[in-house]
Amino acid sequence: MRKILVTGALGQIGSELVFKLREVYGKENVVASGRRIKEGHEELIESGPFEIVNIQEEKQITDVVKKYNINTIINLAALLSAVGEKMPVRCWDVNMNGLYNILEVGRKEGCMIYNPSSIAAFGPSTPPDNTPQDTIQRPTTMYGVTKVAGELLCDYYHTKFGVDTRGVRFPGLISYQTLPGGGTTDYAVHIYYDALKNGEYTSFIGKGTQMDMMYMPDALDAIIDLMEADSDKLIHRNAFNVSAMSFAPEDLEASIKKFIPDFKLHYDVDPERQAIADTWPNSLDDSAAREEWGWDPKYDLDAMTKDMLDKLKVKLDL
Ligand code: AKB
Repeated sequence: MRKILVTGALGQIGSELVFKLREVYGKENVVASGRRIKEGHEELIESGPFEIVNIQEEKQITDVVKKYNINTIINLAALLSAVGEKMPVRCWDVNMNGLYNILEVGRKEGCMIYNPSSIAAFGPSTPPDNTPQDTIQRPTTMYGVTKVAGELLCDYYHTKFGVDTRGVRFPGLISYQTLPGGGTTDYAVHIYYDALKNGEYTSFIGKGTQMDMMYMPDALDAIIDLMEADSDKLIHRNAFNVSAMSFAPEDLEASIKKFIPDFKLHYDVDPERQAIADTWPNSLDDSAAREEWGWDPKYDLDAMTKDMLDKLKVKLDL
């Protein structure tokens, strides 16, 4: 029986993943955790066990793992790209030292570790189109540096200590429950809120900037499907390219216009986030994930737009 600890559970991914995991594995078998209790997450906190865990404190992780007999840790506690450039030292500290503590607990307590990487693990010298699974990785952001180092560290813990480590390289994730905090791809979430509330949006990412993106239901499947995949079939293990769609702001504008014909998109480019986006791939080759564990996303751009707008209308009471 899987007993799962989710760190960073009140963030954009965790706040949806915990509910899905509780449906699949039973609510008592999924322990949500965060550095502190955040307002607006009362339903999640009350829907099953919740613990305060700072991943920079190994003992706090160990105590919870022992208390609940945890055998799987999904580590979602991390600083994202834009905020990581503002606080590079803190970004390293949380993303790397935190991951190191998680891996050490995994090694000592015999837990599977799921740690997501990102398209940020690539950089300007990576082939930008249909980026291969195995290719040049020389990122220029601190977040990207922590993601490549994290991929390697997870590989090391697997080969050296036999820890069952797994992970995917997530693209920009789009969802309606919890806003992302401090990423470069966040414009692709904010645009839906503003489209519904104001009929227009000003993008901080420039026209023609194509990035890989994914709707949250597919991202949740990517976590659970890889976690449940047959270990013997995994060649890459820690850093699978996963792709669902790839678009630039004007493609998103065209998709939203199919549902809100008067929607208007303006641009006021943020040089810092644009500079980050310019170093990331346009689209990924995810054939290894498809072959090794059956990755098969369900949502394309228009299907996602329709669902986002439907769900947000209810959420925003519009
Ligand atoms: C970010 O923009 O920093 C994240 C990511 C692509 O990892 N969404």
